Amino acid sequence: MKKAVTMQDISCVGKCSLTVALPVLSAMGVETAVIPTAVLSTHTMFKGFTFHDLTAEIVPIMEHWKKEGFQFDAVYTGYLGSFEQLDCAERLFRDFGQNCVKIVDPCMADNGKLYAGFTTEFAHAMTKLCAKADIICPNMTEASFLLDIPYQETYDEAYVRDVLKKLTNLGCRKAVLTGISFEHGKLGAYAYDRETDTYFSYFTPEESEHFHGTGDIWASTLCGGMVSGRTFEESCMTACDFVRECIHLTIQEEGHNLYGVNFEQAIPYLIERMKH
Ligand code: PXL
Repeated sequence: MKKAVTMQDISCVGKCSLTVALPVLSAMGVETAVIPTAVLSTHTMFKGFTFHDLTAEIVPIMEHWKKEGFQFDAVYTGYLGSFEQLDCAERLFRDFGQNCVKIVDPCMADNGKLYAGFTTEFAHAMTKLCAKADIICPNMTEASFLLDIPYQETYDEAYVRDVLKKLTNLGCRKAVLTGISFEHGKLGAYAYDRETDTYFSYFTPEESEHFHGTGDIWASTLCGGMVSGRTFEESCMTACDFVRECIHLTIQEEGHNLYGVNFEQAIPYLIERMKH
């Protein structure tokens, strides 16, 4: 059985980070070890969330795992909350990143703005982790902060290709921009592979609402696809289609959550998709 390890927070309510990464990877048939970086009562879009930092646990966890000789087929980092956690993630890559795919989702921003608690200095430090990854999957806001360029709400294909080249120049092999849209009603991902010098894009019909946590579902699905031996392109397409299915099912429910998608109802779709 393929094994992944993911390092990110656990937001007790909110359907993001570990509470989506674990079920998504499980549904894809991937055994998943976790390094929880913090416990929050909710994700940071709620007012008054509690936050308990677990950084002090991370190195002891990794030390124990080294003694046990654990190995993984994928190492995937998500939301990280401090410079120290970025250092821990680099160590995770160093100690457990051999012969496996290393994925960094540089969670820190959306819609032109950094999430609560993040700074431009943190974004610069995140570039060092991105340099060590095989694949990074920022949205356009995160890419802008990583590259220190102004965020553009609208862009053309040439701009996206230029951003992708600059992202891979950070040192990663592949970069995929999520949430890309060139025309109203179509949303998708645009990727670049530095080693083959090839671009790839995939779009689906855009749903009428946007939700929190979909980036985490996207990245988890990408990780599950890669670790299951799917190609990068297939994994990106599965991630786009699964997130769209999640949103589609969510908005059909009257009085649905505004904080996260009904990914649970889309899990049968994901399992079916993984059979092909
Ligand atoms: O979905 C990214 C994410 C993960 N974890 C926490 C967050 C967010 C986004 O805001 O607040 C705690």
